Amino acid sequence: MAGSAVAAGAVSRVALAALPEPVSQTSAATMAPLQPDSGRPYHPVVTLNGWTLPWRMNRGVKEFHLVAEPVVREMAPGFKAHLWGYNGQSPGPTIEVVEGDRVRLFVTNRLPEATAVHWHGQRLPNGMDGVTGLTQPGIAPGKTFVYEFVARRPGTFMYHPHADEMVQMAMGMMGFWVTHPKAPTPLIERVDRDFCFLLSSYDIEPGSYTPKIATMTDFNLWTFNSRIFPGIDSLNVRRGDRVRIRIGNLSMTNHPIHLHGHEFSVTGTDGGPVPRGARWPEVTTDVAVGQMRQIEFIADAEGDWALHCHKSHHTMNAMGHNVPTLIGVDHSGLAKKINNLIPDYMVMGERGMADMTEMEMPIPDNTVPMMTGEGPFGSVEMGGMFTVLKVRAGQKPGDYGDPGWFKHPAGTVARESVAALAEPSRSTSGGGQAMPRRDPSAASAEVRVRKPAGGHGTH
Ligand SMILES: [Cu+2]
Repeated sequence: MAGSAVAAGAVSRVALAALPEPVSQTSAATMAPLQPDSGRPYHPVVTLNGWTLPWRMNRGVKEFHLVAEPVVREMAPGFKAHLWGYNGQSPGPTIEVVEGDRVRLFVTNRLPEATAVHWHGQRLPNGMDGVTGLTQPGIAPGKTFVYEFVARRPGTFMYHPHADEMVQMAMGMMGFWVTHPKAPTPLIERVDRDFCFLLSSYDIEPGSYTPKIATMTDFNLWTFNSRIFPGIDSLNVRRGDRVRIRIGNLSMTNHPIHLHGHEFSVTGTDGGPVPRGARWPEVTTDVAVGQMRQIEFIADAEGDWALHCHKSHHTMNAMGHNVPTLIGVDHSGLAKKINNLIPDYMVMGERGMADMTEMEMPIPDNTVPMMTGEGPFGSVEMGGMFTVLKVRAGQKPGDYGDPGWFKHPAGTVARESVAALAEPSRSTSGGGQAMPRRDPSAASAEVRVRKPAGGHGTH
């Protein structure tokens, strides 16, 4: 896709009167940044497992053509979901413009129901805001609407339907939008690498292909740009690069996004750049529902650093959740008895859930193991919202290729200790500062923690 934007001079007057030819993408790979070959120059972003929509210049107006349509999104190798999206993918392509650009967006609806596109965070005429019923009629199936406005303020934005929202967003309709500054500004630093992705969630039963659109909280797939680990590409940077990562949340819950090995600051939101005096160092930032955060840091530490949502259920893939906690439970003998009744039955979980990654469990077609991903030291035991920031001294400027696993300097990897274990010293105190028990003769109780069954609808 990269570099395929149509230059103004290459398009005839007749062609300019017609709709811009829609560009479609079949691959879920991370595309190289789309270097602008018309309009004001800017430093393009890289969309994680995504791409930027080419445009054409029509008498000074940047014209884009979005097609809302059913798509097949490969969420991870071997796992395809039937979603709705734009121009062949979910999320749709990233739209990149420059502050002050006049933008004309054609939206063709190839869905079975009406839609509309809301340009989240933009300053625009009210009638361009894309809210069905409030600012425009819905775009009926088969129809094309045109939106036109000036991209007035630089920053991090997104687009999504404002029509039958629950269904259309649960089906994957969303996309990123970046407005680059037209001139250097004190609050928007020039960066060497600029990544973006959206957070979304789906409820797709193992063995099926289409999200359950009525699900409100109990999702089983947590995604960066409709991809799940280990299907999410790594973010590959050169040591010393100033790196910006832009994240928008169009799921139904918040995601504390955590980066290992570096401190970052939040330099902007969908409301604009954060004043310098209001920035502070973080290693985790919570991205609430409907919010966008752009984080920045100097990637000065070489290595393979995890970048993930800190909610542990969001770094897992599809599974049944009605699983009791079995850690510490001895089921020796139990499996044999059940096996007489159900030959394929497996007992799992007595040493924690990591056992599941070791088991060659038969799983339904078109599903992924609950946690997976092979690292250089074995299974990473992760899924969902997890990827890796790879920082390398040898990564060339502008090279986004995967450098492979980090080669650790000798003596810098955690290793097994072979020293003998000493007996731990134990406290002999009979109690601390707590109030004495009312009835000291009552038997003491030992509590065994067991997760409640019946789903995980409350996290
Ligand atoms: Cu999360």
